[in-house]
Amino acid sequence: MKLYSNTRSRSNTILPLLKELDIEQQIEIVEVPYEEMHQPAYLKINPMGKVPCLVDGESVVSETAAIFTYLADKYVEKGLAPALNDPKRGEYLKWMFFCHGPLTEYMDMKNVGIGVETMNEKKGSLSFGNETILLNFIQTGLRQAKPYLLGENITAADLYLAYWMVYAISFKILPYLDEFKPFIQRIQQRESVQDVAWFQAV
Ligand SMILES: N[C@@H](CCC(=O)N[C@@H](CS)C(=O)NCC(=O)O)C(=O)O
Repeated sequence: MKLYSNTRSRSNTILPLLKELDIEQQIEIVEVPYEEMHQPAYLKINPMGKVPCLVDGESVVSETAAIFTYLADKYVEKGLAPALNDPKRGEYLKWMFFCHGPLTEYMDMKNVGIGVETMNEKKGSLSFGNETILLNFIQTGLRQAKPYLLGENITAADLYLAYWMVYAISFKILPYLDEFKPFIQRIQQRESVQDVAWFQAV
């Protein structure tokens, strides 16, 4: 498999997953410079001109959550994804899609400088509502975490959520609420995130 990536991008969210799945040796990481992302050679692989993008034989998987889900399912025996018939599967997909949709859309808006007032005015048409609604959703989920989102065992959804949370907290996009701490601190202890700068910064 090849993972088209850039060291200064959200491709990095996938690196802890590769470690947790113990598949680093099976993935060739191909660095795509930003200047080359919209050139014909890379557009043939991902017409969006964005990273990350995973190529596994004939399967071309772009979109970070799709890559997380694809890899965790491909190596389902490693226990990072509930099986298709597992009752926890729905909850798992909910968190995956929440991270990929509302959470990252909120972070992108903050990054491009869209103000809280504009978000409040448009909350009915924004995927995350507003900051209060988004924070409340995360807080409610983490209050129920035992200690992970789906119970005793970590899944790919925990890794994805924790990565974005520590990134957002590091850049003061999200506050570091006390209720976030047990979850973040537990993930911080995982071997797979030891060399991820954000995890050490919060
Ligand atoms: N929805 C995509 C977004 C990917 C994305 O925006 N990647 C950025 C880097 S963080 C990128 O490749 N930007 C290059 C460009 O658009 O020119 C995902 O989650 O994978």
